[in-house]
Amino acid sequence: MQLEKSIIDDANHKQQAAHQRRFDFVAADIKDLDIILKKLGNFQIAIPSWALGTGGTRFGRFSGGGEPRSLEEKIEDVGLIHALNKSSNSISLHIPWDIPDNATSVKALAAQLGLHFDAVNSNTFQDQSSQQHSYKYGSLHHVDKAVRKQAVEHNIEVINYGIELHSKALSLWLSDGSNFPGQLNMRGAFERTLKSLQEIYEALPADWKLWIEYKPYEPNFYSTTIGDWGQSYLLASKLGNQAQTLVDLGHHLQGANIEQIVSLLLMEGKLAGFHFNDSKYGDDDLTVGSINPYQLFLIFNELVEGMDARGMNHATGIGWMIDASHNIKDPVEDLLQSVEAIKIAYTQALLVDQQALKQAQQQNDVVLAQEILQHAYRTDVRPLLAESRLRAGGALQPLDVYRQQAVRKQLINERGALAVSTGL
Ligand code: AFD
Ligand code: MN
Ligand code: MN
Repeated sequence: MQLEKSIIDDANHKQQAAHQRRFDFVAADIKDLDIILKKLGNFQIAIPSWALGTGGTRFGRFSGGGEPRSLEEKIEDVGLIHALNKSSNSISLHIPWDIPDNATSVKALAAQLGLHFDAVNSNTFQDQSSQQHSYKYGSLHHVDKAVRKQAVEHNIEVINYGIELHSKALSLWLSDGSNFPGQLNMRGAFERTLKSLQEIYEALPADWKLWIEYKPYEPNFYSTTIGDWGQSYLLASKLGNQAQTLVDLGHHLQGANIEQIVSLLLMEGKLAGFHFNDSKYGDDDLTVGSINPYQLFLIFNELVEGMDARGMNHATGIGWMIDASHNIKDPVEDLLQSVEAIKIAYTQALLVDQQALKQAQQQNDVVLAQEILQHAYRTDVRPLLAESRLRAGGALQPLDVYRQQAVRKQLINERGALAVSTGL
C-alpha cells in the first residue's frame, strides 16, 4: 500500500498551529537556522530489509501480522516510512533473502517511491539448502579451502546483484569464530580471513566500498575472528582504500567508549558508517535511543566535529543505517522511532558550540565543557525536525498519521495475519 500525499497534508494542516508555536520557541535561539534545516532535510538513514518483519529470540517469535512477503513488499514498507518522515530514502538488501527476480522492475518500484539501494549484505552465517558446504565452523576463515571458496563466491555474487541495483557497497558481517579454547588457531583464522577478503576486494568495482563489521561474541562464545574495531581496522588497512570499518552500536562489550572509537576511525578515513540500534546488555538490537540517548548524542558530537574537520558532507560522507529488530513492536513504528532518535541526536550535535567547546578544552575548563555539551543535548529539537519534514513534504507527526490511518490493519488485510518476512 501507499499513503496518499493528501492524507499527510490534511494531518499537517490540523497540527500546523501547535507546531508553529513550538517551532518559533526553539528557533528563536538558534543561529544558522536555515543551514541546520537544510542539513536535516539532506540527512537520510537507510532501512535494512530484514528489520521490516517481527524479530524473535531463540525462545520464540510473536508476529504482529501483515509482514512483507516479498522484496517488493519490503520496498513498499520503506516507501511508507519515507513518505511519512522523508528521512529514509534507501533500503539495504540481504542476500539470499532478497534476491531480485527482476532487477529492472524492482528498481522502477523503488524509484517511484523515491528510494534507492544502500549497501548489499552477504550471508555466510547460515546454511542455505542449495549450498554444498556447511558454515558450521565458519566461512571466510574456514580451515577447508573449498568452504572458503564457496563463501568468497557468495560475496562476489552479492556484489553482482548490487551492481544491477546501483548499490555502492558490500557490507560484510562474519559470524566466524570459535566456541571453545583450543578449537582454532587465532592467527591462522585471521590470515585465512584476510586472504578470502582479498579475493572479494579484487571483485569490487572501483567506485564501491567494502564495509567490515565486527562483533565480540555471538553466535560464537569464545572468540570471534573479527571481534573488535582493531581487528576490523587491521583487515581494512591491509586490504586498501576501498575497505573500511563498520560500527554497529550493539557490537561492543559493556562500557566501551564508542564515541572514541568513532572519532579515531574517522580521523584515519576508515569509518565506513553505522548500524544504529540500542542495547542494555549485548547485541540487543533495541530501538535507537531507547536506552542510552546521551551516548548516541556523544557519538554524533564526535561525528559532526570530525567530519567538519575533514570537510566531509554529513549526509553522504559515510553510511547511515539502522540494524535493529523488533520483538514486540510494530516494525514500521519502531523504525519511525529509530530514525527520529538518530536525527534528534544529529540535530543536537549540530547545536554544540564547537568554538566555545574548543576554547574550554584549551583552558581545561571541565565544567564549562560539560555545560556546553549538555546545553545542546537538553534542547528539545523535535520541532526543528518536524519543520524539516514539513518542508520536505512529510508528516509533522509521522507516528500519529501511521496510527490514525490504521496502516498495520490495512497491511494485515492485504497480506494476512500470518505473513512472514524473510530475515532473522
Ligand atoms: C547481525 C549483524 C549484521 C548482520 C545482521 C544479519 O549486525 O549486520 O548483517 O545481523 O541480519 O547481528
Ligand atoms: Mn549490524
Ligand atoms: Mn548485530
